[in-house]
Amino acid sequence: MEEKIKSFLEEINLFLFTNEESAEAFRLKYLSKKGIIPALFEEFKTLPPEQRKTTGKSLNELKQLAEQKLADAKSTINKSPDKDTVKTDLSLPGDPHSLGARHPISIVRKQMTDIFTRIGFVVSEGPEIEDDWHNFGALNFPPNHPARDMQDTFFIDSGDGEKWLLRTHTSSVQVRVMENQQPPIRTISPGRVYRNETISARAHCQFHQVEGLYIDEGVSFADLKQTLYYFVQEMFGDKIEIRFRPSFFPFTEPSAEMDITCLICNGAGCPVCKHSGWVEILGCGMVHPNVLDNCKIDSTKYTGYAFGMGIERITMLKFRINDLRLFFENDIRFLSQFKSVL
Ligand code: 2U9
Repeated sequence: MEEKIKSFLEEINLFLFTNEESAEAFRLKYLSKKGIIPALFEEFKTLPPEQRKTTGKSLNELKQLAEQKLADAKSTINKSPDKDTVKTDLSLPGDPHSLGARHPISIVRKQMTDIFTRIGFVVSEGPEIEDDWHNFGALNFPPNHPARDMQDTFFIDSGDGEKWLLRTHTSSVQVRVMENQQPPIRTISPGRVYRNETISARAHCQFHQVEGLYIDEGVSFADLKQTLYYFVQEMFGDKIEIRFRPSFFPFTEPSAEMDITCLICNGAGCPVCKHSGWVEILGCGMVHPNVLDNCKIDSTKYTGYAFGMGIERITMLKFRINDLRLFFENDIRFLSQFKSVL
């Protein structure tokens, strides 16, 4: 009888429960009144007393195993869908994996940095939280300059007595480059900047810039003009013309603003260019000698040019976007339009 019990033990252990019917078949075969286990108990009664102790123990273990297996199978069958009724329909279309898109600002930022790195500029990055020296002082801003006003700059109350602010331009990164490196310096600094502006279709309290800086012996305004001409031709096509208008910045002397042919009307005149045929895209100039001296670069030996432009402005012209706020709202209907670009 011990042999029989052992073989049923193995059989029960290998029993495969697939659904409710198989569980019921198991119950009928082993545990029901007319099943194998009750029949073994009947047989047990006929055994001589000296065999009963060990065989009784094995028999009880067999019964417990069968009951446990059945209980476990019932609980898993109730939880999982019936394998026989839930069938996979292989003709159904697959779940689509929708691809994301780069943000238009990231697309244009990459295009801009690629254009400048092709002619030897190196990308430099730096902190968005700055001190007064790197954002203003080193760049020749006088102590009472309006940009240093609470109205224009976000100051941070750090509680440590230090005066911190959110950088208002990425020129601060280039000050750090100049402090750490002697000419020749040829660098561009893309990045996010902050200004305390009222949000509208044309202005935002955060935007992105690419600023450029080239310092070496004998660098001239002619070098600046040619570099910027190369940039706009690469960016907007070789029919684009440029023009310079005199301007003023504390950190450059002389300073200028640069316009390009209006991309909407090709220079004929339209509401976007206020019927002038030109649109402004950047500011530039020769680095002020005070800025070089502030960064321990000999202004009697070296000269340099610098320029700065807003990535949003370039992106709006390139993709004909008329509201700056769209860049910061993350509306999927706007962002998904740039899927095919890069
Ligand atoms: C150093 C010295 C000088 C960078 C320059 C401009 C002119 C300029 C504005 C254009 C639109 C900023 O995004 S904007 O609002 N920028 O007009 N930026 S020259 O001059 C530098 C930079 C670094 C060390």
